[in-house]
This record gives sequence, C-alpha cells and structure tokens, in this order.
Amino acid sequence: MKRCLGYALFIAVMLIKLIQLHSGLHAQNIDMNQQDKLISIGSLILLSFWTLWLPRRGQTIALLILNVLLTFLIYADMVYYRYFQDFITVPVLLQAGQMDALGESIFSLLRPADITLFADWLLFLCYIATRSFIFRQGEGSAHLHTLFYRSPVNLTRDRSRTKTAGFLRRTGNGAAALLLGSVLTFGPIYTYATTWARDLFTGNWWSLAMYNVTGLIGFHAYDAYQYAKDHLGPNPVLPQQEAASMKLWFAGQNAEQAQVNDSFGKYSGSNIIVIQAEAFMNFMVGASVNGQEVTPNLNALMKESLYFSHYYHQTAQGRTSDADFASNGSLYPLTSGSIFVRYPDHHFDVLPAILKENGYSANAFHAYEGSFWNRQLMYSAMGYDRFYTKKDYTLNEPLGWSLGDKSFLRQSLTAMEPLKQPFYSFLTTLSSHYPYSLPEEVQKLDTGEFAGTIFGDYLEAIHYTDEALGQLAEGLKKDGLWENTILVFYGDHDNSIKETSYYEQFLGKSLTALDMLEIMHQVPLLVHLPGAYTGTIDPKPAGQLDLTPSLLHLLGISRDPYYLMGNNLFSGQERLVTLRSGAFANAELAYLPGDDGQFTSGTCYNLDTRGTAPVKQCRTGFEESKTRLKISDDIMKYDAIRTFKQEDTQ
Ligand code: GP9
Ligand code: MN
Repeated sequence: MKRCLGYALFIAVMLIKLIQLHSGLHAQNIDMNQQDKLISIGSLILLSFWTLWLPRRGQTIALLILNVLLTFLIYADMVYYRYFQDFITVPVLLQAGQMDALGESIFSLLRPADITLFADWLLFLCYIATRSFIFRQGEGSAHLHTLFYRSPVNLTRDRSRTKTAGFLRRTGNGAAALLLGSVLTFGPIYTYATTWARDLFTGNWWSLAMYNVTGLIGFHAYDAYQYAKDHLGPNPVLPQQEAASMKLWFAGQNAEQAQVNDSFGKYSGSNIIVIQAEAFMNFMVGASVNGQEVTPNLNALMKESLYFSHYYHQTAQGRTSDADFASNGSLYPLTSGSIFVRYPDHHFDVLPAILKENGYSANAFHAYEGSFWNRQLMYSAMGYDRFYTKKDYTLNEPLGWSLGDKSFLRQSLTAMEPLKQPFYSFLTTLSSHYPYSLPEEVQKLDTGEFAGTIFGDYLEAIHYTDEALGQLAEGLKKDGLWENTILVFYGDHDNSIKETSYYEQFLGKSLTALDMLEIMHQVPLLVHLPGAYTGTIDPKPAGQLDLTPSLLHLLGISRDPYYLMGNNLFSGQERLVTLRSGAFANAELAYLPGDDGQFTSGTCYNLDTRGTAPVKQCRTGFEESKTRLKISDDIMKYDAIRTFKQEDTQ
C-alpha cells in the first residue's frame, strides 16, 4: 500500500510541474484540458511503471532519480521556451556547446518564481533533516536509512511472505500500470490524431503543435524517435514519383520567376556585400524615439536604395543560421534544429558556390567562435574561400558577446580590400544580440520612457548597429568600392521581446494579431545598387528565401540549373511568402495558423481592410505553402538536390 502511495505521490508532483510549465507557455491561452491531463498522467506512468517492479528501496531511489531528471528537463524546456518559443530537441542538444556562449542571456531568462518547480525537493530535504534530527536525539526507532531500507517491522513481515508472492504482486502492479499508462496516453492521442491533428505526424511542422497533441513527455519521446529514424538506419530513398513532382515544381517556379527584363544582368560583375544584422527588425526603421531617429543611417541610405518594406524573416529553431541558409540557399529551415548542424554534408545550391562558379571570390565574416552554429564546417561546404572568425579580428572594441559591430565592419572592410574582384562577402553582425545591454559609454540614443527596459536596451543596440552601417557605407565610398558593389542589408530575425505593450507604446497605437505577426516577422531589406539610384520602396511581401534568386537576376546569372525555391524580387510576378509555421502572406491576404496547424483553425486576413476574411479565401495559399514546406523538408531528408544534380548531368 505504502509503495503505491509513494508512486501516486510521484505522479501527482510531476503532473503539477508539467501543468506549471504549460501555464508559462505564451502561445497557450487556455489551461490544460482534461484529455491533456490524462495524456500527461499516462505518459508519466509509462515513464515510471517499471519502478513498481523494483523492491521498495530500489523503487524509492528510482523515483527520486526520475524526479530529478524530469524536473531538470521541464526547467530546461521552460527556460529555452522563454527565449526560442520552442522546446529542446535532440538536434538542439547536439548544439549544446552553444549554451555556454549564451551565458548572460540564459541568466536573464531565469525568474525567482521558478523556485516553486523545486519546492518538492526542498520539502524532501526538510523531511530528511527532521528525521536525522529525531534520530540524533535518539527519539523514536526510525533510522534515517529506513527511508531507503526496509524497516525492521517490514523485514519481519516480508520474511513471513514467500518471495514468489512478492514478486508476483510487483509484476502485477507494474503490468497494470503499463496498461493504464498506455490507455491514458494513447487513447486521447489517437482521438486527436484521427481528427484535428490528422496531418501532424506526417507533416510535423511545428514543435508547439506536436506538444499540444502529445504533451511534453510524448513530445520528447517522439522527437528522439524521429532523430533515431533519421540517423540510425539506412539512408532514406526518395520515391521516384515524389522526386518527379518536386522537379516539376522547380521547373514551374524557375519558368515563372526567371524573367529576362531590363534589370536582368544590369549589375553583372559587381561585387556583393551582404550584411545580415542580428535581431534587426523593421518596425523601428524610419521611426523616432524622443525626437531622435532610431536608424538614421539606414533611413538616409533608403533615399538612394531599394527598400523592401514587407520583407519577412523565415527562420525557425536555427535562428541566425536559418536566416543565413534561407538567404544563401533559398530553402526553408527545418522544424527542428538547424540545417547547419543537421545536414552540413548534404548538397545544396548556395549563393557563394554559384558565384564562385561565375568567377567570384567568396568570403564569410563573423567575429565570433567559428564553431557556433557549426559555421566552420558549413561555410566550407558552402564554398566560401575563407571564413574570418573572431581570431582574425583585433578585439579593440569588446562589446556584448564579442567585438562591437563598428570595429567588426571596419576590420572586415580592411580584409576585403585586397580580395580578388568581383567578390561576394557575407557578414553577420552580433552586437545587437539579446539581452541588448550595451555599456553606457556606447549609448547615444535617449530612449526616454523606455530607458531601463529591455525594449529601450534593444533600441539602443539597434541604434549602435545602424551607426556601424553608416560608417561602413562611408568606408566603401572612401575605398572606391561603393560604385561597383551591391550592398545588401537585412535583419536575421525578431528580438524575442514578445510583450505587445512595448510595441503599442512605441508606435502609439493598439495592435492586432495581424499587426503583431508583421512586426515580429518583418525585417528590413535594403539593396543599394551601384550608380545613381532614386530611393524606391517595394511594399509587396518578400522574404529571405528570395535573396539569392534576386541577386542572381541582377548579376545576369540564370537560376535554371539550380534548385532555389524563392521568388525573384525583380521578376514583376506575384509573390507568395511562406513562413515555417505555415503562416503566409501574398499581395492580398495573410494567414496565421492556429495552434493545432489545421487550416480551419487559422485566421485569414484581408491586407487591404486589415480585418479578417472568410478562412476559405486563404485555402490556395495554405495548400501551396504546405507544398513548398514539404518539398523543402524532403530535400533535407533525402539529400534530394544531390540526386537531382546527378540526374541532370547524365
Ligand atoms: C552567434 C550568433 C547568434 O554566432 O549568430 O546567434 P543567434 O542566437 O541569434 O541564433
Ligand atoms: Mn541572430
């Protein structure tokens, strides 16, 4: 009886912790429903039923160990979710070296109230302390070790039982628990998987949607299973029919997007400098705080450049590396982990390699550890001649994680000067990384009402990076590179500051879900072209996948031999921009998926009225978005571009 009570206590305590995690997920407005709770109880039983087969002491120890491990997992997920709005997966764990580098960032994600997650440990320690005190006082026959060892009373009783009876009872209890756990877990999951979550186990487009079906333990079990399936068996083979329809899709996209118009090849032979700026969002471009422009240099450059005012970042768990891959490889990121880490050995058509085939030199610049996001390996696979990492820079302006952007861009420019022209240079900035706290002597923006908040710090960090951009433009002019270089500047992803109130306060208006979708997903894209150019704003939706096809167009390089999914921003064709979550925007509509990923639970918006539209109007965009995400996922899974290329050269 005591054994069962202890076991029930373990399940109850762990359930409370899972509920605590659930209530901290911003994406969830609702409490766990009854079925979700049953799944959680069931999966806790499945995780621990075997402890009932152990003798009492063994069971106590096993439950304590399970409690510690599971509590750590829940807490790690909780903290990780606060930053990434996602759960830790096996590929993320394989990037665990990066967690060290997050250092201060991780610390700022911890909350005092988190201690409640460990309350049972504290109670347990108090219990131990009290027992040992009583023991020291010599009062009572209880020995501290009776917690783990059979009491003399039990020993006497056990002796009177046959070993077989005890064994049979334990076996029966464990088996009953296994059965109960399976029913509680798989019953409701089966109901979900055969109704609203029908596509989830085939598409797996979003960790949160999966979690909503399986609960946290199920999510991790499924993720581990997926990882093992991906990596522990023979290489998966792409079915012929699927390969043919993928190739057909690419042929159609190439035919539609490869328009030989006036701008095709207009800047052929130009150098290209692409700056991917950390967490540089679009909402504050052109805006002021306390009468001071946040991005005065970008605003000035816009007057003589092409600026895409509705440019979407298309990143997922791989954050900076996803932005890099979407922009250079024109494919979607993975639902889980980073392509840089999971598939550096796969074949992709990427901008540096394509430009190298066309006589360019190609170099990557990032003043940080070369191993972060597996760049060292991935950049050499992408065809860069050289990757300039932290060790190639003089750390004369230490800031945040590494070198300040001003010095980073200055030193990178110096390194570019002797390069063989035309060159392609890809630069990734870092100073405006979360949590955005710059030392006072660097702060130049009076953020007024935002001073002392993370949002104020963010504006300050962006203002600094903007100044670095201005200085780089000046440097390029001095060097004489300005006139034969296409300068591209875009943001990698959002700033992870989710509180709508900051944006409402900053923009001075209340914001809808559509406004927030745009704010959190739009980053600026500025393209400065050689020669005189009057500033132009392109307000149609565009996204990071479109960068490589568009640059190839300007250089007059045909996209036909390559497998690139993005739009050509100079084709004059309609554009569909799909995000990893399945959200999309085209010229008229935007679609925001619901938590379960089902079409009808999403919201369709009319971009003219900015109100909601009947969801069926978004059906076509939804289906095409799903097709694109699946093609991209299949390319990753089957290393399909390698096969396509082999077939193409036969
Ligand atoms: C570090 C930098 C930051 O090298 O790219 O990555 P993020 O945390 O934004 O993905
Ligand atoms: Mn980043």
